[in-house]
Amino acid sequence: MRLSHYFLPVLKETPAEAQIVSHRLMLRAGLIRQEAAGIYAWLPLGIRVLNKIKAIVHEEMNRAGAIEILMPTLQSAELWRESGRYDDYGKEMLRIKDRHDRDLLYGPTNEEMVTEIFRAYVRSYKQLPLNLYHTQWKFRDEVRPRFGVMRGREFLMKDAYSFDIDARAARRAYNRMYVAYLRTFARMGLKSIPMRAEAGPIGGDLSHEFIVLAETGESQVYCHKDLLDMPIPNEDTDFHGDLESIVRARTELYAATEDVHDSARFEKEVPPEKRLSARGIEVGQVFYFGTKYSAPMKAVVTGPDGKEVPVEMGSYGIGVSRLVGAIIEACHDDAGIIWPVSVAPFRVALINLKSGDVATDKACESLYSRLTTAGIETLYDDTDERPGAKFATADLIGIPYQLVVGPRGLSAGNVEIKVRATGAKHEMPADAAVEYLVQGN
Ligand code: 5CA
Repeated sequence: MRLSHYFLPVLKETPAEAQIVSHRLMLRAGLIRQEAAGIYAWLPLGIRVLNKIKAIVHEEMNRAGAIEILMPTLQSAELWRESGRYDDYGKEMLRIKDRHDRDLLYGPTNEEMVTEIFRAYVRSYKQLPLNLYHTQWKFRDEVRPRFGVMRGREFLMKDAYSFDIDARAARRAYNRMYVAYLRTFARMGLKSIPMRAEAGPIGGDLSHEFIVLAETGESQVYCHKDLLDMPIPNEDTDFHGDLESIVRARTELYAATEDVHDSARFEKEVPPEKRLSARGIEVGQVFYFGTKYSAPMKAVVTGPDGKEVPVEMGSYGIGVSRLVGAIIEACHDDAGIIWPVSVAPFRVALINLKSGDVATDKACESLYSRLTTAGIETLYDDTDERPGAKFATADLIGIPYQLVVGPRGLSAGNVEIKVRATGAKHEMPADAAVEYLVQGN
């Protein structure tokens, strides 16, 4: 992408309304624009990151055996009356009437709708286990939308729903999502810690929030420090096998969010030097709620004994849009964002230090063409800004590698690569630079 043809509305000033660094940087780097309280438009750089995050989430969902669908944002109130949640949900639910005066709502979550889909098609335990997921916009009329995409009113969520014949199988389904979540967040450069949590309006008595530690986090959390250094299950983890040992290694150490925290237990179970009490960002939450929806909504299957039973369910959410903010909270410095390569909007920022200079233009064009042909997403700054301004923009938007090309270097046969995360600079000939960037150092 040539910057001269792109839409990158970066801001010079620090927006006054933004209280936390990720919100400030998302506005300054031109990722989002607020359209109403808690409602954002995603600008070109922002949507690229959002799509990268979503792709990682989907890969890990698929690996764990979940199947993608897409449910609508608008839902019929009738469905929610069946579960009893239409009245229970309160003011957070955005209620809408259509021209026939029928009650609709903008979905805050999808347990009812997915249960309706399930009961329309599935009759037998032989069709189980089943896990259906989608990534769709949600609306929750939060009392205090704040911190940009961290607590929005409209936000993008991946939500998965598992269906099983009995509690044991449902527990295995829960474990699959738990392990998939550990992998998902790690792939985005985040250290996530699963912590026991309150189930709230989703329901059930088993729930974990996946927490990324950050001073600006909205949750107060308490855990055993060893949870910070647990190994991430690898790519060839057998999701058909028994994942209980991976889950148990974590759940046997104390970890709780404020709502379910028990300070007496914390002090008894965790030696003083291992106690961590900190703020954190909830990037995902998993729930097991058994038959809370399937019983009232009559989503039943026939078991091996020929008897009908309500299906056992769980649901599993990831805050896809919140993750953009969470990653920035974890990965930035004074100059701007430092994207982990896996979610970066572009991998390389190619910086032409003297646009208009024949030799420099030629070298840049050649590099741009070679990188893009090799499938390296490159943002080519071909504008006639001053070098200082180009560097500042590249630092601000956080592209992992800056490839800097100027007349002085070229006359010595070199270009320069700057690694955004470390600030390390390497001079080398253009060929070597292409190789370095393609191989992904
Ligand atoms: N149905 C269940 C799981 S599928 C559910 O709705 N879970 S949730 O309420 O915990 O939401 C899932 C995730 O969405 C949260 O962990 C959080 O990361 C994200 N999320 C929730 N509310 C907001 C919000 N107002 N703004 C941004 N992200 C949010």
